[in-house]
Amino acid sequence: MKIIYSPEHSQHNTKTELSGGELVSPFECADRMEYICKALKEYDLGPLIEPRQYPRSHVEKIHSKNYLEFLDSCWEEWQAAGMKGEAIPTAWPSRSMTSPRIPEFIDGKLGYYALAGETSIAANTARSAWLSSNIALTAADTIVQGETSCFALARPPGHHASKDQYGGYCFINNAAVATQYLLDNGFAKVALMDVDFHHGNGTQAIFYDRKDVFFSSIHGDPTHEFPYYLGYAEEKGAGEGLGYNLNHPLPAGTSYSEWEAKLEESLIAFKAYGADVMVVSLGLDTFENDPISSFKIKTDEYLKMGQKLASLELPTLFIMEGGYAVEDIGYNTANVLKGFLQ
Ligand code: Q9C
Ligand code: ZN
Repeated sequence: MKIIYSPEHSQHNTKTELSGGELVSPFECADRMEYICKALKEYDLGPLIEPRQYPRSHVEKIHSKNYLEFLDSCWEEWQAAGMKGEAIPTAWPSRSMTSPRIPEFIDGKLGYYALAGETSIAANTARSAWLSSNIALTAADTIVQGETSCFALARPPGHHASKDQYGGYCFINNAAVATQYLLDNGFAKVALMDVDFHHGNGTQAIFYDRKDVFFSSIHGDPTHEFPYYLGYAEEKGAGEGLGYNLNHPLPAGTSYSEWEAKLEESLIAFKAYGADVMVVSLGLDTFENDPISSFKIKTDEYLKMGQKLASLELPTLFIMEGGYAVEDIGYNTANVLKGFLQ
């Protein structure tokens, strides 16, 4: 399986994450990729291939122009305003303040374009986000060229990013960008399976009223887990998209067998839908020792996850999302791909 990767992701190396009232070293860190590359190599899963650069128009089909402009200029504006630390929002257009106006000062813009406050922005954050989307596009192209599987080893991740908001460590929704590219290049119906521990709120919102993408997610119940405000079972799609959104919120302590029963339901729904390609938002934060999550999947069980995903027998594009047990993420990721190829 071709693996699309660039070491340049490490330019996004923020020093701060607002967590528990403290500024800690971010869970979504560059080291994650080192461990993944090492395990992929050890398992001989495929060649690492550099991404090509695609026109920005592919990303502009998913994200709004004003959001992307904000992303590109955020760090310069924050510094020009004399701020000392990394860019973190502190004010939001909350339920009681509903003016549609977008503020001009960077502090106001941050809250407008942020859906959460844990994700700091610094020099090269935007650059790495764009690079990450080019990794997803290059991988999607590989599927368009006829490969039956490909892995976009992208960082920063994307599934929390919506049309015009960042957060949850995500800036550009790589899975959504790749999905749109597949639809623009010969595929008709995309099954988008999000197996990250957290609900893929951004991806769901982007495709919620569309029937050319069937989004399904298995995740920690949002009554207790980030992103809290989306991801419930009653969210089934809207308009033309009604019936093409399937959420499986699960409680803390969920084991692999309980998890797999939900994946089975999603795969049955994808088959009935008539999907001709699958995109997997591959988060490994369902791991038993993940520091910020609460499922109980074991390293060996990721082999079964890969095998199960392969049973759909569709061309499959894997896109890296979360996973924060840094020393185990390599083998967990490699096992999914190994299981898939078996
Ligand atoms: N104090 C992804 O997995 N909450 N994003 C962090 C830690 C945000 C996860 C809590 C989690 C975002 C791509
Ligand atoms: Zn996650």
